[in-house]
Amino acid sequence: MTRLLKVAAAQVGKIDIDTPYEEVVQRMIALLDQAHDKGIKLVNFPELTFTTFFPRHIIPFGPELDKWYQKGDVTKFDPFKPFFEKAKEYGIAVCVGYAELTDDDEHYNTSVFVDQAGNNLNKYRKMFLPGDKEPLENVPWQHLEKRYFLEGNLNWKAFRWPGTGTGHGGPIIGQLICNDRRWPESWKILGLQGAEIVCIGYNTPVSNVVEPGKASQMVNSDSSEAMATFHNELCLQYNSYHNCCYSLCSARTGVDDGKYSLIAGTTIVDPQGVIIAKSKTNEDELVWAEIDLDSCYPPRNRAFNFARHRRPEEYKLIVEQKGVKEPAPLEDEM
Ligand code: CDV
Repeated sequence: MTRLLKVAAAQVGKIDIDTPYEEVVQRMIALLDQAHDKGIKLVNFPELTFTTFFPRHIIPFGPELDKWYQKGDVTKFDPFKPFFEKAKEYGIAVCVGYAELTDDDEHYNTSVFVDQAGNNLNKYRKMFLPGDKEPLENVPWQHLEKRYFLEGNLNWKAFRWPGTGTGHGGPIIGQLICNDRRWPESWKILGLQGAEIVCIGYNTPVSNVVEPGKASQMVNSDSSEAMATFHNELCLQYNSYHNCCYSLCSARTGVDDGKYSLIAGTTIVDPQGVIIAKSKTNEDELVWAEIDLDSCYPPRNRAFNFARHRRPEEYKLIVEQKGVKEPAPLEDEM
């Protein structure tokens, strides 16, 4: 049997600190137009799609910071409404990242999955926040996600997406945000719920701060871009493979404000871990494929049949211990 579905990962290029929402929304609509022409049913967008990656800046707490966030139903926020309305008009489901401010004034790095009829099917809040709470000294830019967001509190919830006509009770979807994709725990919890498509958005700098207070020596060099891209693909390919799922992985890319460079590498990966579609630019680009959800099942029924092969009774260390505890050193090796 086949359960075919056309899906896309939308890559979004440079967004400067002063780029208006309206401009980004028009670019996102242009990507939806392309998706509509191709008969695509789901378009995944990057982390914090509508803005520049503001956690690279030091911003005072209060109204100046909060203007980067959206309160309430994001699909009803006036500047974003034309995007969500266009997706509904086209009958396209979208998964989109944004900065969420709750009614209790809590801040989260969030993505929403909105179905083809405009229903909010699921909200996910980033679980693994990278970076720092306090600004670092002597670095070319900050990464202040731990300062500006709380850790996600909605766990990794897979859910059914109705109305696709692909049978089998509807595709099973999971969401991850950027750094979450590097952690096998995120994927396995989705894998254990049978996720067939994992939607991911990311903002991955070309160069990273490798130690507190010390910037990478490879700032903006080709080798740091190649390494960041390699690690991106490594995570997506292996984790899709051992959870026998598709992943749609959308980059926010380009060079923001003429100096903040983000990797591209938007991809669609199949349940064998093979990249089946990949971006060619570091600009707005629609990466798409026709996938067969049934191809998740041969590996699920054999090599990665979790019920047959997993040993959860042996995984105590993983759930009870957070950091590394090394075995005691051998004295004659000191
Ligand atoms: N936005 C991110 O989560 N970025 C991280 C960087 C800091 C390593 C990432 O995993 O790409």
